[in-house]
Amino acid sequence: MAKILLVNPPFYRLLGSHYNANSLGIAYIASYLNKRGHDAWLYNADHVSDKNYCNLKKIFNNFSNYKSYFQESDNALWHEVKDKILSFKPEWVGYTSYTANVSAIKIISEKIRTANPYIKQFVGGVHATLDKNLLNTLTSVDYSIQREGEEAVYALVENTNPKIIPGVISRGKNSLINNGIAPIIKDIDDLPFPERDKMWGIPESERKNVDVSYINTIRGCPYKCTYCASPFHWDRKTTRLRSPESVIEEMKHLKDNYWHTTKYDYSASANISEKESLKIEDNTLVYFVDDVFTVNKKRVKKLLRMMIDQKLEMKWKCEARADHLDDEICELMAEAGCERVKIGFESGSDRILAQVKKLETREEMLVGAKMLKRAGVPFSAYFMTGFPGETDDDVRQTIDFAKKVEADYYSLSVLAPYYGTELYDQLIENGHALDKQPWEYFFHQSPKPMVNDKISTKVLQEYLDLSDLNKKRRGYI
Ligand code: B12
Repeated sequence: MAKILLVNPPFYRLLGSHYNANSLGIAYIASYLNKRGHDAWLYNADHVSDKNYCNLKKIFNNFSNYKSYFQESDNALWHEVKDKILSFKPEWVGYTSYTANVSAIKIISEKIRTANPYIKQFVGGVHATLDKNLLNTLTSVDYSIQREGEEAVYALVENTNPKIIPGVISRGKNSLINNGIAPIIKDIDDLPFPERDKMWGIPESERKNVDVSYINTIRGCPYKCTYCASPFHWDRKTTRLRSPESVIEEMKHLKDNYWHTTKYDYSASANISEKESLKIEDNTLVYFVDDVFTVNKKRVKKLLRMMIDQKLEMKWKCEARADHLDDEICELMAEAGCERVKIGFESGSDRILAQVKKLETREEMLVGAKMLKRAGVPFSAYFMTGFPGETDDDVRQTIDFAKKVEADYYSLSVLAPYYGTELYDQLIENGHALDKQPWEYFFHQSPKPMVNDKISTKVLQEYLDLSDLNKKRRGYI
């Protein structure tokens, strides 16, 4: 039996907020290993003992503090994370990677290597999948695992030769050895539910503050929006859906073991301008983290009917596309306890929507928004700006459109072209020096547009100020 610690590196903490939910990627790896006799735990280094979260505007403003952590690898915070990892006495440490947290993984893994060179370290998740040369950056990490990590990590901790495990990248004499992407897990209903109990570094008294009510029902996304990492992180052609029966079983498992009945009024990345901080009671709301929960209309209708017929009475939120909705889905959503649909509108300019291959027009999106309104389902509108070539006129169209959709909540981002996306590759081809930017800048609350100098500061501010509309509405995304 191997002792494995799976780490979600600090991120929101560095921005003056924090993240107290269960990270599903590593939670799936842990339960897969535990079911097979290993001892795998989760350590969320972004968790702090606080129920107050920072609002989105403040997160934007904290960018300069955030940057300074990466200049001070001896900051107490990095030592705290290292010490918590060492206190577990792990044989293996695995990190979940986003582009923005690669620099944090570098600092932490180097400290672990110095403290105990016998601990083996690996990295997986989105950035590890997108960047085949990541081990050249993370020189203290031994293995990088691409795409779905369950089977590869299991083989690794069973001491199979890493040089032959599908999905694993390791070091050869002179170069990296890349065994390619592992075969997909065909039937994702077969996977054990994600780990929700073995949490390292969190006192027992605070365990109920960890939001374990995230559920993943789909692996992949069939769309190919140029700014999104999903088409490359997951293979678009192998999108897999769990059966409604399996999803209902997980919801019941949550209700029986972790559900609270207390009311809550904010979210981990909320954005209310009139409050300094926002509060939530966790585990009162299921978050379906799928890219497009509604991707298959027949399946989603069956799932919603099952929630209603079986009287689950659990509130939930999901991510969807406006063009996937119909009146029946929206009515079923309302009846099945939907508290929030998160819709990625992205832009109000048809020119920009076509450029980023959104495959939707503003008119189509408006139709979807109206259906939600008619059925009384609250929705959050996600917008982006700062696309290459986007002008003040485009942004003004976005602002007008945003007001027209009358969302219950607005989330406003400035584009970060992630490594490995179509957009990143296009920009590099056109001579942008994006590869010279530190990885930690790649997240969408970095306030300055990274690849657009056409949008005026005034119009950008008008766009960001759309969040003021949120104060009239319910306080969470
Ligand atoms: C839910 C979600 C969130 C949640 C929760 C995040 C969390 N820590 O759990 C919130 C809202 C907080 C969030 C925040 C952010 N997110 Co987010 N998020 C998602 C989303 C929608 C689902 C993630 C998920 O749970 N998937 C289900 C699980 C099962 O899949 P998985 O995590 O990919 O894990 C599998 C594999 O990747 C791999 N794996 C994952 N980790 C590890 C670790 C090891 C050791 C191994 C071996 C394998 C492995 O194995 C897992 C099982 O097969 C994804 C999009 C997507 N569909 O993946 C975006 C996504 C991951 N997020 C993204 C981004 C950019 C962010 C932010 C930077 C946004 C921002 N604020 O600017 C922050 C960063 C947060 C952080 N801690 O660093 C991007 C990442 C792109 C990139 N190149 O970095 C994604 C891909 C969205 C996109 N379409 O582009 N996010």
